[in-house]
Amino acid sequence: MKIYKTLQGFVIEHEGYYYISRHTDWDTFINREDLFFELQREIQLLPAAAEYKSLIDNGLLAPIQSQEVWASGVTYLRSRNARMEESKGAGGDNFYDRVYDAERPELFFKSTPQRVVGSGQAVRIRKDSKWNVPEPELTLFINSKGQISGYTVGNDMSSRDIEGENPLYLPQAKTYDKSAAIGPGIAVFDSTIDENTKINLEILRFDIPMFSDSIEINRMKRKHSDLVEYLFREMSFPNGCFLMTGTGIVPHDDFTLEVGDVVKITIDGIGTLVNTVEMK
Ligand code: DO4
Ligand code: MG
Repeated sequence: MKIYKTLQGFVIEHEGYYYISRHTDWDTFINREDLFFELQREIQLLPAAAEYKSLIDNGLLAPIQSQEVWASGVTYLRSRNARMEESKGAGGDNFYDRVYDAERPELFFKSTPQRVVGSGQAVRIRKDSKWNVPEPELTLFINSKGQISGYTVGNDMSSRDIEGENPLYLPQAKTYDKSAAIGPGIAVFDSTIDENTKINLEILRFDIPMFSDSIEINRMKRKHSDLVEYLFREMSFPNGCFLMTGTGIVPHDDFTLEVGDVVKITIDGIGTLVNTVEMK
């Protein structure tokens, strides 16, 4: 089942049918411990109508209200190698190597809700950066009890030159207005996500594919539950939180995003997140 936050209410999608939820507060809705069963209850009671899909097509919002967005890094070999390469000159290369093998994962604060965009909205690249890439990431929704109760698609926009100059610049490379995209909705399953799930990234410039690649989430070095355990060790999240799980796809080193590029990230069973790049 999938839930979408729209301008006119919360829409539930199940097997091609659409329903409008009775819930009115996104924070309390998605943070329910029994979210999957609540959705099952709702669709048994509510009328389904194909027209409700238009609420998603015309008024989709990012599936977030008060939640923080966190991110994990260097969880795939490809990310470790790309980071070691980009920070070689600054002497930062072995940090990435070490964190890839360490027991403690890299976790960093990515975004407040106000800097997050949804599918169909623009992401930004920084004006003081010359080397920018999207990072397509499976993103967990974790409720306040620390349970992974939903999955969405995430784009952890990153300025590679800023991060490569000095690892201490990571917050500037990662966190700025519209640097985080999540959506289109939240997929809620009655079990954990299939480990063969594929993430696909496609970047279009004037409708021409500039880059595409895909990876299965089973290539990730760490377990989702371990990332969550570290994140919740010393922090509480009263409304739950989102956690991007790291990228396994990094475009070749001579690629940088340009204004107008369209970034499409698809994760099997969850959906497609589409964002155009701007630099306003
Ligand atoms: O260490 C820097 C960030 C890593 C990251 O965002 C990723 O691996 O996805
Ligand atoms: Mg990332």
